Amino acid sequence: MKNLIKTTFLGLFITFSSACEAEFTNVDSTDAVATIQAVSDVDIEGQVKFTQPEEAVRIHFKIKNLPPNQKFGTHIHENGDCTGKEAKNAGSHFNPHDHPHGSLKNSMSHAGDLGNIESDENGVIDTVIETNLLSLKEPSPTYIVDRSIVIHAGVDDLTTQPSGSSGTKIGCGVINIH
Ligand SMILES: [Cu+2]
Repeated sequence: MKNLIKTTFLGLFITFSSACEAEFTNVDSTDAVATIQAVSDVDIEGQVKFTQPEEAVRIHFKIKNLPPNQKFGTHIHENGDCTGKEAKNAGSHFNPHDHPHGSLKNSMSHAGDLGNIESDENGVIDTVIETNLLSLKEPSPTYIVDRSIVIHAGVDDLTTQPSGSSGTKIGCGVINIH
Protein backbone atom coordinates (compact mmCIF):
# COMPACT_ATOMS: atom_id res chain seq x y z
CA MET A 1 0.00 0.00 0.00
CA LYS A 2 2.78 2.35 0.91
CA ASN A 3 4.52 1.60 -2.37
CA LEU A 4 1.36 2.20 -4.35
CA ILE A 5 0.96 5.66 -2.84
CA LYS A 6 4.57 6.49 -3.53
CA THR A 7 4.27 5.43 -7.16
CA THR A 8 1.10 7.46 -7.65
CA PHE A 9 2.71 10.57 -6.26
CA LEU A 10 5.74 10.16 -8.49
CA GLY A 11 3.47 9.72 -11.50
CA LEU A 12 1.58 12.90 -10.70
CA PHE A 13 4.78 14.82 -10.21
CA ILE A 14 6.22 13.78 -13.56
CA THR A 15 3.00 14.62 -15.40
CA PHE A 16 2.77 18.00 -13.73
CA SER A 17 6.36 19.07 -14.27
CA SER A 18 6.48 18.20 -17.97
CA ALA A 19 3.13 19.87 -18.66
CA CYS A 20 4.26 22.89 -16.74
CA GLU A 21 7.51 23.34 -18.59
CA ALA A 22 6.78 22.75 -22.22
CA GLU A 23 3.13 22.22 -23.05
CA PHE A 24 0.07 24.48 -23.04
CA THR A 25 -3.06 23.14 -21.37
CA ASN A 26 -5.23 26.22 -21.99
CA VAL A 27 -5.66 26.48 -25.75
CA ASP A 28 -8.80 28.15 -27.19
CA SER A 29 -10.27 27.26 -30.58
CA THR A 30 -8.93 30.49 -32.08
CA ASP A 31 -5.40 29.95 -30.74
CA ALA A 32 -2.69 28.36 -32.85
CA VAL A 33 -0.04 26.02 -31.49
CA ALA A 34 3.23 24.71 -32.89
CA THR A 35 4.85 21.68 -31.27
CA ILE A 36 8.59 22.04 -31.62
CA GLN A 37 10.52 19.02 -32.85
CA ALA A 38 14.29 18.65 -32.75
CA VAL A 39 15.77 18.84 -36.25
CA SER A 40 19.50 18.61 -35.48
CA ASP A 41 21.64 17.30 -32.60
CA VAL A 42 20.11 19.55 -29.88
CA ASP A 43 17.40 17.72 -27.91
CA ILE A 44 15.06 20.73 -27.99
CA GLU A 45 11.44 20.19 -26.97
CA GLY A 46 8.42 22.41 -26.37
CA GLN A 47 5.50 24.35 -27.74
CA VAL A 48 4.76 27.80 -29.05
CA LYS A 49 1.28 29.25 -28.63
CA PHE A 50 -0.09 32.07 -30.81
CA THR A 51 -3.03 34.23 -29.76
CA GLN A 52 -4.50 37.40 -31.20
CA PRO A 53 -6.66 39.05 -28.52
CA GLU A 54 -6.62 42.36 -30.41
CA GLU A 55 -4.49 43.61 -33.27
CA ALA A 56 -1.12 42.18 -32.26
CA VAL A 57 -0.27 38.49 -32.31
CA ARG A 58 1.16 37.24 -28.99
CA ILE A 59 3.70 34.47 -29.36
CA HIS A 60 4.37 32.49 -26.17
CA PHE A 61 7.40 30.18 -26.22
CA LYS A 62 7.71 27.27 -23.77
CA ILE A 63 10.89 25.47 -24.73
CA LYS A 64 13.29 23.23 -22.81
CA ASN A 65 16.47 21.17 -23.24
CA LEU A 66 18.43 24.06 -24.71
CA PRO A 67 22.01 25.08 -23.94
CA PRO A 68 21.75 27.49 -20.96
CA ASN A 69 22.08 31.28 -21.11
CA GLN A 70 22.13 31.64 -24.87
CA LYS A 71 20.24 33.58 -27.52
CA PHE A 72 18.60 31.83 -30.43
CA GLY A 73 17.41 33.44 -33.62
CA THR A 74 13.76 32.60 -34.34
CA HIS A 75 11.56 33.18 -37.36
CA ILE A 76 8.32 32.25 -39.05
CA HIS A 77 9.32 30.33 -42.17
CA GLU A 78 7.09 30.24 -45.23
CA ASN A 79 6.29 26.52 -45.45
CA GLY A 80 4.42 24.44 -42.87
CA ASP A 81 6.86 21.59 -43.41
CA CYS A 82 9.62 20.62 -40.98
CA THR A 83 10.90 17.67 -43.01
CA GLY A 84 14.24 17.38 -44.78
CA LYS A 85 17.76 17.76 -43.42
CA GLU A 86 17.62 20.32 -40.59
CA ALA A 87 14.06 21.22 -41.66
CA LYS A 88 15.22 22.37 -45.07
CA ASN A 89 11.65 22.14 -46.42
CA ALA A 90 10.49 24.94 -44.12
CA GLY A 91 11.91 27.25 -46.80
CA SER A 92 12.84 30.90 -46.36
CA HIS A 93 11.66 33.45 -43.81
CA PHE A 94 8.00 34.38 -44.24
CA ASN A 95 8.26 37.62 -46.23
CA PRO A 96 4.91 38.60 -47.79
CA HIS A 97 5.97 42.21 -48.44
CA ASP A 98 9.35 41.49 -50.04
CA HIS A 99 11.35 43.30 -47.36
CA PRO A 100 15.00 42.69 -46.33
CA HIS A 101 15.93 40.66 -43.22
CA GLY A 102 15.90 42.68 -40.01
CA SER A 103 14.56 42.95 -36.49
CA LEU A 104 11.19 42.39 -34.84
CA LYS A 105 11.01 46.11 -34.05
CA ASN A 106 11.43 47.28 -37.66
CA SER A 107 8.24 46.94 -39.71
CA MET A 108 10.30 47.09 -42.92
CA SER A 109 11.80 43.64 -42.12
CA HIS A 110 10.51 40.19 -43.07
CA ALA A 111 7.16 39.78 -41.32
CA GLY A 112 8.54 36.47 -39.98
CA ASP A 113 11.59 38.05 -38.29
CA LEU A 114 11.02 37.47 -34.57
CA GLY A 115 14.53 38.40 -33.37
CA ASN A 116 16.13 36.35 -30.61
CA ILE A 117 14.81 34.39 -27.65
CA GLU A 118 17.05 33.61 -24.66
CA SER A 119 17.39 30.50 -22.51
CA ASP A 120 17.78 30.70 -18.74
CA GLU A 121 20.35 28.87 -16.59
CA ASN A 122 18.27 25.68 -16.88
CA GLY A 123 18.09 25.77 -20.67
CA VAL A 124 14.43 26.81 -20.54
CA ILE A 125 12.65 29.57 -22.44
CA ASP A 126 9.28 30.80 -21.18
CA THR A 127 8.78 34.13 -22.87
CA VAL A 128 6.21 36.14 -24.83
CA ILE A 129 6.81 38.43 -27.79
CA GLU A 130 4.26 40.49 -29.72
CA THR A 131 4.07 41.63 -33.30
CA ASN A 132 1.64 43.60 -35.46
CA LEU A 133 3.14 42.19 -38.64
CA LEU A 134 1.46 38.77 -38.45
CA SER A 135 -2.13 37.54 -38.32
CA LEU A 136 -4.14 34.52 -37.19
CA LYS A 137 -7.22 35.79 -39.03
CA GLU A 138 -8.07 34.99 -42.63
CA PRO A 139 -7.97 36.46 -45.16
CA SER A 140 -4.70 38.26 -44.63
CA PRO A 141 -1.40 38.28 -46.53
CA THR A 142 0.29 37.89 -43.14
CA TYR A 143 -1.74 34.81 -42.06
CA ILE A 144 0.67 32.37 -40.39
CA VAL A 145 -1.41 29.22 -39.84
CA ASP A 146 0.07 26.28 -41.80
CA ARG A 147 3.47 27.96 -41.88
CA SER A 148 6.30 27.00 -39.51
CA ILE A 149 8.21 28.49 -36.61
CA VAL A 150 11.93 27.77 -36.52
CA ILE A 151 14.53 28.14 -33.77
CA HIS A 152 18.17 28.39 -34.86
CA ALA A 153 21.40 27.34 -33.13
CA GLY A 154 22.91 30.83 -33.14
CA VAL A 155 22.16 34.48 -32.56
CA ASP A 156 20.32 36.42 -35.26
CA ASP A 157 22.45 39.54 -35.85
CA LEU A 158 19.33 41.24 -37.35
CA THR A 159 21.45 42.56 -40.22
CA THR A 160 23.09 39.88 -42.39
CA GLN A 161 21.03 38.95 -45.48
CA PRO A 162 18.96 36.93 -45.94
CA SER A 163 18.72 35.26 -42.52
CA GLY A 164 20.75 37.10 -39.88
CA SER A 165 23.59 34.56 -39.83
CA SER A 166 21.71 32.58 -37.17
CA GLY A 167 23.14 29.20 -38.16
CA THR A 168 21.52 25.80 -38.53
CA LYS A 169 17.96 25.09 -37.50
CA ILE A 170 17.62 23.18 -34.22
CA GLY A 171 13.84 23.23 -33.71
CA CYS A 172 10.85 23.47 -36.01
CA GLY A 173 7.08 23.27 -35.59
CA VAL A 174 4.13 23.63 -37.94
CA ILE A 175 1.62 26.29 -36.81
CA ASN A 176 -1.80 24.66 -36.42
CA ILE A 177 -5.29 25.64 -35.32
CA HIS A 178 -7.31 22.69 -34.02
CU1 LIG B 1 14.84 30.98 -39.48
